[in-house]
Amino acid sequence: MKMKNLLLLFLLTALMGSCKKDDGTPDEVIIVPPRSLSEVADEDDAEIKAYLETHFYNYEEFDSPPAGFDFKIKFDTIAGDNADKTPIMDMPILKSETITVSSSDFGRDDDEVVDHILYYLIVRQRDDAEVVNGPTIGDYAVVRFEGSLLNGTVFDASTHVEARFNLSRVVRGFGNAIEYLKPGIGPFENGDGTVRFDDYGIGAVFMPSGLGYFSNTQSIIPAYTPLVFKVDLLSFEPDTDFDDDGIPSILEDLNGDGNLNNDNTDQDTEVTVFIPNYIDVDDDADGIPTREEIDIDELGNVTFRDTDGDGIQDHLDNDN
Ligand SMILES: [Ca+2]
Ligand SMILES: [Ca+2]
Ligand SMILES: [Ca+2]
Ligand SMILES: [Ca+2]
Repeated sequence: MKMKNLLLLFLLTALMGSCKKDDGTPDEVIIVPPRSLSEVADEDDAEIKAYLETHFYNYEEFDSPPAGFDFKIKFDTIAGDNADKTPIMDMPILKSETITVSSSDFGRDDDEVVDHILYYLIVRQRDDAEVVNGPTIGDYAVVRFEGSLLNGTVFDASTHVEARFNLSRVVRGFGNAIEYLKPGIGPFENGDGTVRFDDYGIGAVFMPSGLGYFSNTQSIIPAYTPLVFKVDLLSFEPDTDFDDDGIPSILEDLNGDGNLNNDNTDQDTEVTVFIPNYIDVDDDADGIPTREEIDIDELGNVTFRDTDGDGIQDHLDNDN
């Protein structure tokens, strides 16, 4: 839950960034000089690559699990007794995705659009993974996680209780990486009131700060810092509808860029807040709830209307 709070704080900071003045700023807030998204992306990628080339994970334990193995990913430096280990960078299961980020996402007005590389490792996945879909960034997911800096400092973790996250309200690299994981099988009763999931997806993600908090200092996370998350995906809720307006949230990504936080049809009516469509119950601010401007059949399938035939769907059209 803490991570969610951090993200909400980040959004607020981003919104206020353009009017940036610091009357009453508490002493502990560190003001870091602004840096460009492109410069930081290159620097972060170099840091992540250096980490991946000098570290390994406990792949031998995952390949042949010893008795009592807890199926937790552990990273260590390639040195000493571990000098012969295979670096993460050379593991065939290391994958990457290029994600485009706009500086306006961080409240900046320099119009930069920069490719960022997200690196991820899937170390365990269900055997029948091909027939099981993973979540989208429009879903709720139940996860266990641990977030750290590249130096190993842990800044947040789920401990005994799993976290249920709206995958668009957490740092972007986290939501995007979880899309590659498959959920577990379950829940199964343990007989003591608790439940468990078997064969859940286990992975780790390495993200540049542009897919994290970028210039925003968060608790012990300095500005412009790459992040590492280890994640277990226990389950997720397919076709989650965060705002309960009848439209699965993933379908409220109007520009189809895999980011739900930059689609806001009635932005010009939202003076002090920014409520993207996936969390807005009246997307066009015409006073008629979105749910009443669409048709939903018994199976939950949504059909959109265009009453005035202007090519704009009613729930996005404030003069239909
Ligand atoms: Ca979008
Ligand atoms: Ca809105
Ligand atoms: Ca909506
Ligand atoms: Ca309308």
